[in-house]
Amino acid sequence: MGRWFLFLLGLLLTVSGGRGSGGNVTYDGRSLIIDGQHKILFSGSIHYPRSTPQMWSSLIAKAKAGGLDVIETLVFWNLHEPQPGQFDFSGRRDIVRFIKEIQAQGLYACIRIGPFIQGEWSYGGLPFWLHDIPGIVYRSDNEPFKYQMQKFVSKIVSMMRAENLYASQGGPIILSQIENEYGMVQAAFREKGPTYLRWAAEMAVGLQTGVPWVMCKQDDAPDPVINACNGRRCGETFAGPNSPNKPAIWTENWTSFYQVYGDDVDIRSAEDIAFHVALFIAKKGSYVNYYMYHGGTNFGRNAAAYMLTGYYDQAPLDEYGLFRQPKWGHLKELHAAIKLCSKPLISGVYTTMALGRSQQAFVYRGNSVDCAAFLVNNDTRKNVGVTFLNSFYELPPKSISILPDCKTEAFNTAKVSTQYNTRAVETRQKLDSIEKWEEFKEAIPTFEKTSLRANILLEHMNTTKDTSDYLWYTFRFQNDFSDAQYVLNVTSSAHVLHAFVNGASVGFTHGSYKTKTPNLERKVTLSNGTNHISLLSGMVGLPDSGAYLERRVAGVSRVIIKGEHEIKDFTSYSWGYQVGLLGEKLQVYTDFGSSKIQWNTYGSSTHRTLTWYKTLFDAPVGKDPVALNLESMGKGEAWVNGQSIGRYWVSFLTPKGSPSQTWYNVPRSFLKPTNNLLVILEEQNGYPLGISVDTISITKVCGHVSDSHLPPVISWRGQNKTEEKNHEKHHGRRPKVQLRCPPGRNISSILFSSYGNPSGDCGSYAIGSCHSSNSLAIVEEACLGKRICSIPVWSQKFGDDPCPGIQKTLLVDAQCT
Ligand SMILES: *[C@@H]1O[C@H](CO)[C@@H](O)[C@H](O)[C@H]1NC(C)=O
Ligand SMILES: *[C@@H]1O[C@H](CO)[C@@H](O)[C@H](O)[C@H]1NC(C)=O
Ligand SMILES: *[C@@H]1O[C@H](CO)[C@@H](O)[C@H](O)[C@H]1NC(C)=O
Ligand SMILES: *[C@@H]1O[C@H](CO)[C@@H](O)[C@H](O)[C@H]1NC(C)=O
Ligand SMILES: *[C@@H]1O[C@H](CO)[C@@H](O)[C@H](O)[C@H]1NC(C)=O
Ligand SMILES: *[C@@H]1O[C@H](CO)[C@@H](O)[C@H](O)[C@H]1NC(C)=O
Ligand SMILES: *[C@@H]1O[C@H](CO)[C@@H](O)[C@H](O)[C@H]1NC(C)=O
Ligand SMILES: CC(=O)N[C@H]1CO[C@H](CO)[C@@H](O)[C@@H]1O
Repeated sequence: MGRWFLFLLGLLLTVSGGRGSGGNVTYDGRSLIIDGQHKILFSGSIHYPRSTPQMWSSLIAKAKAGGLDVIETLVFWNLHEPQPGQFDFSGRRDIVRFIKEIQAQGLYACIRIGPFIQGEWSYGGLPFWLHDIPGIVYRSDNEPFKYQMQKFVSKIVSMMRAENLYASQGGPIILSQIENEYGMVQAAFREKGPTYLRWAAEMAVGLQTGVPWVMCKQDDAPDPVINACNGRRCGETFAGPNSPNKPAIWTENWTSFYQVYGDDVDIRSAEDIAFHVALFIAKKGSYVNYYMYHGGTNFGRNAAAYMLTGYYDQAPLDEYGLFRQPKWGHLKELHAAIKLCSKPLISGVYTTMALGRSQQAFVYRGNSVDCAAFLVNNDTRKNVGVTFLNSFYELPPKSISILPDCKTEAFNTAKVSTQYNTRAVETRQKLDSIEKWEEFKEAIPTFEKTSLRANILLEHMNTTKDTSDYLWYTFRFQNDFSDAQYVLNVTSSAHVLHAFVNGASVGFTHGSYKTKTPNLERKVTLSNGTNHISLLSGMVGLPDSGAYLERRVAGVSRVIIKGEHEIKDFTSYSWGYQVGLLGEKLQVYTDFGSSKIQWNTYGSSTHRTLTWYKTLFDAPVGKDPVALNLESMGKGEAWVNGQSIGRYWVSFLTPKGSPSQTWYNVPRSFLKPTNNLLVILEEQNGYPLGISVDTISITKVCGHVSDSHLPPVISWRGQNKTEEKNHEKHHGRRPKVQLRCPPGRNISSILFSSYGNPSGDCGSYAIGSCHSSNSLAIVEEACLGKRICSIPVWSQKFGDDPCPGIQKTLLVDAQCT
């Protein structure tokens, strides 16, 4: 008991101890040094424009409660400077307010300025207007680019300085980043790569922020810039800092992976993340950033090529900011366990020793009292028993036990004692009433209606300047073919292509993140006389990665019409262009724009391709996050009260046959209580009457713990410290299942409870050969009607041992209402 208390105290001392004012942040081979103190830091990425200012405080609070010390964000140049010299730092773009919110909650901040950031953000964060600067080559030793880059980076740095936000001024920013993963592309720039890189480092350091700069995936980052690792397994893959005076920093620890349309979701387990973070720290890592801690939403047209609108929904805080369990809780316990090791980690002598063929100990020994050890079992299949300093430890497969005193296992990365959550969707309003919908057909432009003309096929991005996803290519011709059958054959390197002949849709084709857009080849019927061909080229976000982004091309590149005996090539022909859609130009998704046009009753047109739909809906009562279920739709974009909630693409199915994303986040702050204007641009033949307004919440919690599974030494599960202490007093450090419903909900029923050897896990379970008949009654008594409950995994609690000699577990699944 006394020992736990000391640990507790140690933890409190480590995490509190507020920030002084005005010391420069420095570093040495061990870690960053803030206010003269070495720090082992946990950081998490939360990107300010991927949520709303109304969500920031709660997201940051949840990150803090999860044991983070630092919030990291990229800086989004194209959001802040949409036109040269015209800056925007309002609303979701208010980076100063975001950093101040971090500061208000007593956390540190890291800003990754880039300004090339990649980040699955359209054009990697670069404003498209850079493209029109003569002679520019991005991210190279190129004067026009360096001039613009320096101007923007200096602007951000001086904004931060003006608000006293650097730690050297008493503010929260302890670290910043210049460039991003340049090591991946540097070779493409030949001799201009290294010179650019040195320039970038010098330029950044010259801004004299008083806090260090990092470059990630840049093994040769010039002094004093710190090279950092990005990836999933930096404990195994990182070659280490390029100087003994630099600390080991992991800037992007992927908590899952970004998702593109057509992909199934990538799930990375809590155990796997915990293993690699513990390993990185065990091997002298000092700073770990979770990419992402909260992913959020790519509102508007901000997502990069083919990226989903929802971003890293699998992160510890999901797209809506709800806890993703057990990830959030397991990592929180990991952080607490590592914090208990702070003293020896920072000042102890580091040694490693083999404990078996694939087992190893990483030990930090300070004076006689301070000693911390990480026992690693790298065997992916077997439980392995090891002896360390005369004690015996059983290590589950691929796991690390953390011993903050070189004796007591405070945490094991493979033993999840935190609860599991199930997210549920509730339909609150079906928008299925035909009278409530109106439609507006997008006009299919003909050559005569266009004003922009060229005798060649223009490149898509350079023509739209990214003011829209869409570009119309039109031409007209006299039909003098003698053939009856014609094939229209269009080659395009844009992401999607719709073809219309004489105003009627004849086909749609699209590519994917990994594959080019296939040619559109369609049999078509032509009229005698003049024929109008209109091709709609669409981008689903601009590319965000690779060298020479300014040279990328997209759009229609070849058009032929083939009859049985003749091929006519229209590639070099008289083309007419229209940038964007009419509905976009009229802003029909705003109250004002919408009132300016004549909407028709729903279904008044026979075909549905390229249609704007409009309706009103009320906000669901309560505080649960809101999402639109767009399952019945095809592809397009949706706006609520004039704000774009992003592109959707439910018709692009994954290999398993389902949409990559069905629900689309509508932040509460976009909504009024009643009469919210919903406008949808549907490119295909979606069915808006199938849309519903849903809420998302955690409605089920589940725990699964074995009786050999001691809970982590520190588990901050109570509502307050008094509660924790009382709990500890009553239960000691005994394995236990702990359940907690979200605020405002209580446990209303126990769906399953078995003390014995239930099979399965929280996802799917069944009673095994050993089962205490009291299982349900005991758990109901302990939990029903409560928001939080805790049940020891202990025979005495269940009255009797249902099967002596057998290892038992307790699995409880409960409903929160
Ligand atoms: C802090 O950093 C600034 C800017 O890099 C530098 O000018 C100053 O000398 C540093 N102060 C100390 C005390 O090292
Ligand atoms: C564990 O084993 C894998 C596969 O053999 C190896 O790649 C990895 O580096 C090992 N990790 C540790 C921490 O020993
Ligand atoms: C892009 O468009 C501009 C006109 O807006 C033109 O001057 C320039 O030559 C074009 N660049 C390329 C690479 O096509
Ligand atoms: C369409 O054109 C491409 C060349 O641009 C050619 O390879 C392909 O065979 C053509 N398809 C048809 C059906 O003619
Ligand atoms: C088109 O013209 C040809 C001859 O000029 C004629 O045979 C054919 O019937 C016409 N087709 C239509 C649909 O008018
Ligand atoms: C802490 O929680 C306990 C039990 O839930 C409650 O009785 C007590 O009033 C709380 N104390 C504070 C300071 O909130
Ligand atoms: C949850 O239970 C508490 C008492 O334990 C009660 O005050 C509260 O009203 C309940 N909440 C709900 C939503 O049932
Ligand atoms: C090499 C690589 O995959 N890098 C990725 C690291 O993660 C960031 C954010 O997810 C991406 O932008 C990079 O593509």
